[in-house]
Amino acid sequence: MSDAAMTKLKHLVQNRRPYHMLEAPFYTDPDIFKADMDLIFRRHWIFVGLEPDVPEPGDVMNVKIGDASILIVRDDDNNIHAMHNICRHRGAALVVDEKTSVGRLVCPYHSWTYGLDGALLHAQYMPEDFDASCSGLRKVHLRSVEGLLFICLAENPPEDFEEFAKTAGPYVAPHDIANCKVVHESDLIEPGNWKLAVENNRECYHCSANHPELTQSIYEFGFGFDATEHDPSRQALRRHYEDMVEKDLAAWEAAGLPSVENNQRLEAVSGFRVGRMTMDKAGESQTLDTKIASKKLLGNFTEARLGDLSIHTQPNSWHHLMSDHIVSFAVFPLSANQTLVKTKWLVHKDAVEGVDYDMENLTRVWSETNVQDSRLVGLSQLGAQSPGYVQGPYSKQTEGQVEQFAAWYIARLKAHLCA
Ligand code: 3BY
Ligand code: FES
Ligand code: FE
Repeated sequence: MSDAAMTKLKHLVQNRRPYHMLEAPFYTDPDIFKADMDLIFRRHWIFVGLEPDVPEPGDVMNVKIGDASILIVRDDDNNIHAMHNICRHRGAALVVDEKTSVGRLVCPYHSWTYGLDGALLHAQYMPEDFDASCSGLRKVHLRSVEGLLFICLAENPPEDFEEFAKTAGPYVAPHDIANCKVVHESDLIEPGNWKLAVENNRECYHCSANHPELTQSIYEFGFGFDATEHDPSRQALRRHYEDMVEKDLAAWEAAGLPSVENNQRLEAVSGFRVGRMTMDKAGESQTLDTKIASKKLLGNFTEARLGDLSIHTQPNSWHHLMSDHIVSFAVFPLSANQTLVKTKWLVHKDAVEGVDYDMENLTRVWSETNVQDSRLVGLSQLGAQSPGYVQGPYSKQTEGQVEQFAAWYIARLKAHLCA
């Protein structure tokens, strides 16, 4: 980044107005996009996928974070490794596909051959004194939190990730991600900055006007929405909701499922929130009829109505884990005004399509919701790009988590810019 761009960014960071949108360049400026990739995406724990993305030994997933291409590989001992997709000979990319399955990783250029743990096994025509043990693929830090995979590209990753693993792990574990399978994936390129995609995810202020399918099952209240002060007609509904929440949380906790919301660490370096939310009507799953989409329940569950275990992680993921299926979302910035949102749907590994679940029913709600959200993100981007843009206020009653995300982002930039 040029000195002028750096000075401009520092100035913008210092002048952040709490409970207001960020200034326009944060959503539009290619220099700030580069700073986001350097200071946010290369220095924090980034959610990249789930253990069932690489279910068998030899399975490879190729994840792109900005210019970095990282291979997530399961070895023959079922350990999962993350490594740079760069041959140690002349730097060729080893894998171009997004998912593949290999016995060994063989470079297409001069056939240097690596084991599934990245060790260099063969390199022909190299001198006698060539030390293969120093030419393995470069490792990247990887952590699995009960099946949710996070990588960190920094040499010294933020240590407080441990708090996330310790706190969220017990909520996630009963859903037994290791024994799920990914049955559907979607890649949606949203026409907006990655922060607009995340901001949009962090509130349900827009839900009732935009998500007719999702609001069959979810309660906007569950996601920080509180309009009862201004709309007394909603007070009865809110009281009903709160009674249900109290009963559900007591029952789920008594059944050994950690459920009570923990949103204490949204502004931590490895920020997150986690909580099991009561859902509407049958309350079982995020489907149109709010009943389970897959008859084979996850883990040892025998009860279908276990709400929605909702997890948000800074900077780039959110997840909904239900009794019968999981929907997992990851955000990958592509440019200042384009963002890839990757969504994955998982069911029990033994569930059979057409017998235990219907793909259309399983994927309908979030396929529609994603398109609706993408449109909203695009509309915000249009505003941010316009010369008429001024920073609008976040509502304290409905956009608390949007503020926490913006505050987290600015604090993380500040920590690195002023280090
Ligand atoms: O995906 C989420 O986490 C929720 C659901 C609706 C809006 N958002 C806060
Ligand atoms: Fe990979 Fe030469 S660049 S073997
Ligand atoms: Fe939405």
